[in-house]
Formats: sequence, structure tokens, C-alpha cells
Amino acid sequence: MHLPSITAALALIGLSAATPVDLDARTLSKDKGLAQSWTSKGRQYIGTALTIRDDSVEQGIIKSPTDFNSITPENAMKWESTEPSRNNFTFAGADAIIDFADKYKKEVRCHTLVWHSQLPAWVSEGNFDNKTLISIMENHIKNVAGRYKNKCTHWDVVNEALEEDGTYRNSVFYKTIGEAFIPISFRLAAKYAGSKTKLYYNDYNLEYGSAKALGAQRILKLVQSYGVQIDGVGLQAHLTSESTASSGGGVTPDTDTLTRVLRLYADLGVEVAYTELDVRFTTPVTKEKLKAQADAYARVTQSCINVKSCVGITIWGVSDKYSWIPGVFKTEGAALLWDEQFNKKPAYDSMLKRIQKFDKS
Ligand code: 9MR
Repeated sequence: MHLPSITAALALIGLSAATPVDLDARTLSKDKGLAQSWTSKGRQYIGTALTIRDDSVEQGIIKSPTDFNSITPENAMKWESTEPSRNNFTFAGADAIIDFADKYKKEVRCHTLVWHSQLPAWVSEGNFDNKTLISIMENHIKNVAGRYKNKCTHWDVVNEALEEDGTYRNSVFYKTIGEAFIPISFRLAAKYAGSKTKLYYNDYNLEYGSAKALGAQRILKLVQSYGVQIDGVGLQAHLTSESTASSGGGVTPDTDTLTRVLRLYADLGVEVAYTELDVRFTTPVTKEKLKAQADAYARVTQSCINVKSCVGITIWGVSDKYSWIPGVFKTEGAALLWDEQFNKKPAYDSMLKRIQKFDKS
């Protein structure tokens, strides 16, 4: 991806640099970006996580139609942000995300309703009985999903309910209600989110096709067996391009494995998507590591291309400058498509190339 200089680009369309016209070099390029290419192949979205902040370069990349046509609020719709104390709803951050999406014509993957993390202590340590906790969930879902009725193209209704071995995580929801908390959450989301919104189960480390991936398939079948709406499974895809301290030996699987995992869910009649993609490695960055990362991004992209009901790929941020990874895994990072100085990395080009080669016929 090489952009013409502004002067060369202006010359191409018969203007000189002195011409007083506000032109963005990107819009002058005939090369389509990630989202433009993806949607031209008939798929729905390429997205990014959005935190609204004072960085005009980062926000400009998100606002542009070139690379992203969908956003996921990185934190603003989580329980601790929207209902920090019981029945006290705070929507300033979430409303700002929806306004941003309206203004810049982005879809919104809303994230997330029922999750054990970023859950205020009044819920996790409230010692509520089953009936009370269900009524608390209903009040939360009614207020949050109801407020953004039909504004969200997708909702991550239940997030990360599984342990690595495929058994249920011992969250307050599971401990108090049992596995029925999952179909109950979906039933409530279906009641309040609006008929235009697709309802997802979302989790990480499904990409390897191991016990956890089968656990997510079991959840999908469980909700379906209740006759309750569930429209998709989201694979977060927090991946690595090499074995790292945090990866437990795992490395982004080959394309066939990834494709097979997507089909575990797609074959049951629902959509699939990569919802939080990033590919980290042990820093510092080297040329070889960037190449391995680019290959991993290409495998993920190709697997989504291979499965028709894989509607989109959301990348968990724009620039390495703001990624959550170094804060959690101290020696790892550099997981996104733009480096800390907002240069596009080889992973950007490899992802774009895969999309450009995608023959939709
Ligand atoms: O990127 C998010 C980061 O800003 C928060 O501090 C963190 C807190 O848990 O959550 C991050 O996003 C997570 C997402 O909501 C769910 N899947 C894992 C993501 C990375 O931790």
C-alpha cells in the first residue's frame, strides 16, 4: 500500500497543491482499504474497538470509511460503566459511542451484557438468590439493550462463560442460577435489544478447536434447545504469532483448523465472526516477527473468507500505542495493524491482500 504524495495525487486529478481544497490523501488513492474491500466482496464489516480519546490520528483512521465500517465499544457498555450501582444507570460513555457511530456511519457491535469481569462488586458480591439475580439481569438488559434498541447490529449477550477445559466458569451467574443463566440472558436480550440486532455468545481461545471450542458449541445447542434466539458465535481471537509466556504453547492455528472451528458453529445455522482480533508476540519487534504476525493475520482472514456465514472481523484497536496487551502481558505486545507511530505494519498489507484476492463467486 503506497499512497501517492498529496502533490502527485492532486496532479493526477488536475489540481495543483496551491488549489484551496480540503483533500485527504486516502480518498485520492485508488486502493481500497480493509472495510471497503471486504464489503465489496459481499461481506458485512471490518471493525475496530473504539475508545474515544484525544488522538486525531487514531480517531481519524476509525472515522474514515476506508478501513473500518464497524466499531465495538472497548469498555463503555460494560456493566461497571453502565450500572455502577444498583439501578443507577450512567450512559454518557456509551451514548458518545453511539453518536460517533451515527456521525461516521459505522455499525456497532455492542459489548457486553452478561460477563463476570468488569462487573461491579454490588453484583458479584451481592449474595443474591436466584430470583433476585435474574431480576437484576433483566433490569440491566432492559435498560442497556433497551436504550440502544436496534442501534446495535450485534450484541455480545454472554461473554466468556467457559473455562479452558470447556466446563462452565464459576461466575456469580453460574453459581447462583446454573447454566440456565445463558438461555435466560438470551431470552432477555431478545426481548429488549430489537429485532434488527443479532445476539452472540462470545469467548476467547475457541480458535484452537479444543475442549473450549466444543463448550461453545454446547452453549449454542443449549440456547437453541430452549427455543431461544441466538444468532452467532464470536471468536475473540486474542492470538499469538509465536509461543509466548502467556500463550501456553499456543500459536495461531493453520487456516484449515481455523476454518473447521468456524464451521462448528456455522453448521448449526448461525453466523460467526472474529470479534477482538489481535496477534501478539514477545517484544522487541523484529522483521521476522512482523512477518510471522502478518502470516497469522492472513490465516485468520482466509478462514473467515472460507466460511460464508463469517460476517466480519473486528480488530481490538488500531495502533500498538493503545493496545491492552503490554499492560497485562508485560513482555508481549505489538499485536495490531498500525505501530505506535501509526505506520501500517506488514500485517495490514497481508490482511488487505487476502481480502483483495477473495473471489466471491
Ligand atoms: O481492551 C479492554 C481493556 O481496555 C480493559 O482494561 C479490559 C478489562 O478487562 O478489557 C479489555 O477488553 C477485553 C474484552 O472486553 C473482552 N475480551 C478480552 C478483552 C481484552 O482483555
